[in-house]
Amino acid sequence: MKRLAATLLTGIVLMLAACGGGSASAGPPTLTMSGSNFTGNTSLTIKAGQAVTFKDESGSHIISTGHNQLYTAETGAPAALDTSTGVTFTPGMTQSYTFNTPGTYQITCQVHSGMNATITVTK
Ligand SMILES: [Cu+2]
Repeated sequence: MKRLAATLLTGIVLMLAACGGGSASAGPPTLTMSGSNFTGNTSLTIKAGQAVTFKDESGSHIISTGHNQLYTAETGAPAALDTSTGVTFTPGMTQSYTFNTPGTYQITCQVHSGMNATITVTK
């Protein structure tokens, strides 16, 4: 009986360990787009040279640097995002952008009101 309890306990500990990391450590940093907003963590911190994955789960979005649907130039941001035309995302699309320059970058969707995110790049 003691042995069974120990086996069960070991199993539970292993399960907890497997789940322990949560979404924070599961794969690369990701900005997830839903119908009309970002879902999950909208304030990511990465290291210079790391990539952020932009994942469109539903809805069409035009993503660029800026805030509240308005493009603003952000020196040091990935060139593809630092453009007034932005990047058009369609459902199912996934794209990664590497941030090489430390700084804080505002990301916005030009289509959806209040669809904003922040990416902080540390050294
Ligand atoms: Cu959008």
